[in-house]
Amino acid sequence: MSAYTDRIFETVVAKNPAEPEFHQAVKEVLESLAPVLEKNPQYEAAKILERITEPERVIMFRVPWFNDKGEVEVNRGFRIEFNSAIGPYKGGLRFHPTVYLGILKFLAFEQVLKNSLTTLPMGGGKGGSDFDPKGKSDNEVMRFCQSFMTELQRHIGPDTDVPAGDIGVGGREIGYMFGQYKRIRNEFTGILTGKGLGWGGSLIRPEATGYGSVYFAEEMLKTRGETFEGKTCVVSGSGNVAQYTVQKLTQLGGKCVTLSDSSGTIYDPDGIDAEKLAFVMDLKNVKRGRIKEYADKFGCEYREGEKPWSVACECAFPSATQNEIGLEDAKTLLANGCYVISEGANMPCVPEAVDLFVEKRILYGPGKAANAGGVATSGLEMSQNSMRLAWSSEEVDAKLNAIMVAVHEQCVKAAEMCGDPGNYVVGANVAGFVKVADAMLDQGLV
Ligand code: NDP
Ligand code: 2IT
Repeated sequence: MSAYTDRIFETVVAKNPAEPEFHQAVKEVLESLAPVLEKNPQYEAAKILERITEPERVIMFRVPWFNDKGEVEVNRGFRIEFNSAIGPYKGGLRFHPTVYLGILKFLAFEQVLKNSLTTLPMGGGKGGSDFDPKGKSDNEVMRFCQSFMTELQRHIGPDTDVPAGDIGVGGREIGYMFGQYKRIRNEFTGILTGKGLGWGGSLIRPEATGYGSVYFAEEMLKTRGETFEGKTCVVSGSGNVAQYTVQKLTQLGGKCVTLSDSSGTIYDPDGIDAEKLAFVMDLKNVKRGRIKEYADKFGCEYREGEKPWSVACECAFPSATQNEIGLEDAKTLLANGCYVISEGANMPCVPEAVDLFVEKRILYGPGKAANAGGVATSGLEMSQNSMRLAWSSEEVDAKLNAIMVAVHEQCVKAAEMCGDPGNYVVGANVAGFVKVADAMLDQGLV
């Protein structure tokens, strides 16, 4: 940290009290920027850090809806429009009881730099609600989504702000929200990504975050002349990102031995093959059950209340939520021989764990680089919507792969430029920041 970044961090903490996740995300970026700020005094002169840590707009609203008993329920809705220097605001919606302003500000701030790394013209935003979809009927989810979109619709648009999914928001929720937008506005337009294939969605968007995280790890492995062949991989979560991470790793010769949810972890030493993964997809995406049922079905171990990090592996793919790898988990992973970590989730490692991985010089891909394939493919969905045509899955997958190669390349080059080769944290933060900061300078005081 420098005098400038210290001052900025103190201000961010003072101006955004009780938002520890936002402070954490900002601090990690500030810690990377010292060499760039020193070489480019124009950033400090134009108060770029003061501006880039302040969202352009924060929208907060009431979401009332009827549950199946006919009672009124009230949730809180949000959209953080953080930075539009390089394109319309873009980023997911999270529906989870832990959602509050601080979570969405951390996610939106990460999204600004992540979207910059994708090479596509997208600004950063994030939104969501403290609504908990667990245990709700389809009709309840629909009524909630309709009420949420009744307010959100006035703030978004295909050239303004284009939300997508995140935790608790998948194809079902995107469908209900898209339907309500169309009904209110009488416009069939690309205001959301992650849409169904029959109504404007892109092939490979469901797969993209998980595939992208594996492609990023593949690039990191290539720097050491290695592949996934024969490597044991642990994956956390069992939602969208985790499922397609397992699928791609298995295709590339890796063996995935864990999945988890907020109740516990399954450990399957034989590996989660295509047939077992199909069971997980039906369990999680259709039946909306618990991962324990995998252990019941296939007769493997279930570790109630545990995370997967004590299972020995070469590669780990945290794909559930923020701060799911603590310092002790990090030490255990390293002690058991893990040397590749690709973050499918956003900010899944506590700062002390990140510091340890960087210090030990393992192949550690931070989320804003490693999971950028999801939003990148959302960008490709927007392009297809604008052109009113659809690319084949091979075309989209090839573009996704090329983007992940480019994200990796930018990280490697920026880390070298900062005199810290192999440090993907510095690389991602610096490469993501410079593009946005220069665009802000070009556009004057906005
Ligand atoms: P899903 O809702 O599909 O799945 C989330 C998974 O993580 C579930 O297994 C869930 O378990 C688990 N989980 C969620 N919150 C917690 C928690 N507090 N503690 C323990 N487990 C938890 O979400 P996604 O797969 O889409 O998202 C996973 C991660 O990837 C998130 O960090 C998200 O921000 C990130 N991400 C997602 C992208 C996307 O395109 N979807 C793109 C880039 C990043 P349970 O069902 O028990 O809650
Ligand atoms: O965190 C993320 O990058 C996402 N949830 C995906 C955002 C998007 O607009 O596709």
